[in-house]
Amino acid sequence: MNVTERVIFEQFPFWERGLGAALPAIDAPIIVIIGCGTSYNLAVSLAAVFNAHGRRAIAVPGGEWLRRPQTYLPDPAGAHVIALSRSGETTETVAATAASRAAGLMVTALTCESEGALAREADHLAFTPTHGEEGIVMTSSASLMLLLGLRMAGVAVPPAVVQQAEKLAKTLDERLAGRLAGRSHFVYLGGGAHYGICLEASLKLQEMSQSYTQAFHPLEYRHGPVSLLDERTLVVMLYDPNTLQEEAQLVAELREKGALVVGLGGPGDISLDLDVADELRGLVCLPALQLLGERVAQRRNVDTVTPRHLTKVVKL
Ligand code: F1P
Repeated sequence: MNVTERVIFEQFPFWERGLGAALPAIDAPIIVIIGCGTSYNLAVSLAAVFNAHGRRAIAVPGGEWLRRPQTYLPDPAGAHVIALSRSGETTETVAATAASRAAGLMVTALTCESEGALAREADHLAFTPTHGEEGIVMTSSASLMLLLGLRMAGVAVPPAVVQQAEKLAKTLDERLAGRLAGRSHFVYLGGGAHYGICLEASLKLQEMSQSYTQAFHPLEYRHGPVSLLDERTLVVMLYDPNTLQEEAQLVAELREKGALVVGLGGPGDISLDLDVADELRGLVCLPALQLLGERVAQRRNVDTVTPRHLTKVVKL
């Protein structure tokens, strides 16, 4: 087992700690969630969850909030910024935090580094320790920041999700063994809060295995992207129970066109039940999707510990 694989499997005791981590309360008419890379993908998912809980929220890449905030929010007065960063050192996120505070906005840092520049710069801190051995690619830290973010959005995260996520990772891994042969194009489909999870699963597999990956809202996939689909495509559908029928119909079409489909919470060539509330599905599925990236990398003999062109912290 390499380091990446081990960190994915060893993340669950950290989740137990995340369930009890102290969190600052956020009371603002609008919440702006910023981050880069994985942290931005988590922001996309969390903004959807905040909105579903009646709290107006938008997700903005750290560099965008730094350079052109007015194109995302014309009047930011009273907004509360949540800045996500594993390292707490990413230049855009730290600089966007400083700029937000200079503009009179409150900032809460959601980070795995309590001593980092981000924690020093922000007004409030939501801190989750992560696996000390985690390499460049974010796995355990991403799950943990998602867990804390969900709790901040008002989602009750029951302890049972820890075992459910671990079990799902093992089950999907077993079910996919021997079925990845010939698959070189990976598509992740999910709506609402699941879309950010799909972005993250897609980025993960891309970073880990240097493969072509895409993420779309389910019905968007028909509007052009489907032209790339063939017998080399693996599709992961993260089902929303409220729109299961139309998503299942899309999956049937994609299977007919040659895709191998993993259905998480609904039908597919490989279909796995998700016995968990819709807003917890992304969290429960994330480790399984991280492991999928590692498995594809292994098939391609790509080292996920030091991936090509990537660094743990991006500084401008
Ligand atoms: C953000 C990030 C990571 C990515 C890479 C470069 O880091 O984009 O998501 O995997 O390591 O940095 P952070 O701000 O969350 O530390």
